[in-house]
Amino acid sequence: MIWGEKYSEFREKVRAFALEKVAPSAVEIDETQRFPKEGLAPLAEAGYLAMVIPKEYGGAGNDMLEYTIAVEELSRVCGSTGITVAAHNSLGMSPILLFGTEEQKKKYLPRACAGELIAFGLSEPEAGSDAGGTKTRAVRNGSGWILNGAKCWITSATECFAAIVTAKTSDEEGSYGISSFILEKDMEGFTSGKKENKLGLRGSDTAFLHIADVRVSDSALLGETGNGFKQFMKILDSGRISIGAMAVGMAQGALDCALKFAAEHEEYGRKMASAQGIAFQLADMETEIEAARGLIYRAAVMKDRGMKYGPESAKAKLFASEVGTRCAFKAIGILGAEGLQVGKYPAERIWRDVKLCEIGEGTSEIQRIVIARDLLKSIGAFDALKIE
Ligand code: COS
Repeated sequence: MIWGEKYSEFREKVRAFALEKVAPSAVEIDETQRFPKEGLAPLAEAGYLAMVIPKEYGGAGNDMLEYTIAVEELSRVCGSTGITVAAHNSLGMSPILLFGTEEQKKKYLPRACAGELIAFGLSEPEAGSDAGGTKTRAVRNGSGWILNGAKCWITSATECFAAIVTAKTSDEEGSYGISSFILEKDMEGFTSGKKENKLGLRGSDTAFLHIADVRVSDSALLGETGNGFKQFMKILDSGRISIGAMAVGMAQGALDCALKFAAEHEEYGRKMASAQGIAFQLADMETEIEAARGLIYRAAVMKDRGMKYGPESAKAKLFASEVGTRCAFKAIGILGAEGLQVGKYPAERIWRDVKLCEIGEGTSEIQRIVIARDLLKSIGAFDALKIE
């Protein structure tokens, strides 16, 4: 691997784990929409629920490229597991590591690294792409706060022990005046809704978080008041790399499936893969996956090197997620009628699962806005032509 021996060995280790511990239940959790709680202990033991956290807080201390490879390989066999791991690492634990006090880090991170999930509550029914449109409010109450609102589409909402949520703490316009808080599941008034009935990633736990008169002290505040929006934007810059990694993994899973099928099945008295119409599709899938992988790894390495990487993660997620849906779609086509049978081959599940990657943590349109704004900034034309 051009990225170095260390990463090849790491990939092999994750691949072996994914095949042994994750793949066997992938079909069943999709069919039954069951969150595989029993899978958390092996994931934690292998360090995959602690990847982005330094060892001093109980983490595995992996770099971003290792984390990216792990999300990719887990998603290659099971997208639901991929998103559970990605949401916990990138969205749940990272905000505490980046913006938390020493006390908050010591309180939450070792528990989270040991396998108890942390969720991330940004989206609301009227604030998805418009992340600054948060309606959830936190009102000063003596030396503490009272929070009211609701968050939707939250990964691990019912299983988490804590969640980072955004709330308006002042009436300032738009994204200013948003702050973030760490809420614990056993706080009075903080509950999760019914698990959503989803098209894909059905083994992941997605639900509402309801916040009704939740009282917290200042110790629940993450960073300074008014900084919530910028914190979340930074978190999403990095989270988008992991969504792209999920897409690359699932695209690879679709190719694995189509390649094997085409090499084994016969039509017109010869193996399907020997027909150019099929072989060329496999070649295109492989090429697109390598290109997407390259973009995702590049963004990960830029983050590891401390470079500015926000627009690079947007480009990588945009491209990888669209490659993911294209590859899954092509794989179903290669399998023909077999590809339409639910649960028989992975292609149809991947097709349903991978669509999330074009939507979650910023739709493809949002990524295009981030990229185009960066382009305009590069020629000094951003203020005049702010794209909305
Ligand atoms: N890192 C740090 N700061 C950032 C940032 C980033 N990536 N992006 C924006 N900011 C800052 C800006 O610099 C600006 O601060 P100043 O006014 O002090 O300069 C502030 O945040 C507001 O930025 P902006 O005006 O660009 O915000 P917009 O409301 O126009 O929103 C987009 C920008 C559309 C890019 C943003 O709302 C977005 O990413 N939306 C999608 C949210 C999303 O992914 N939701 C799904 C969540 S699933 S977990």
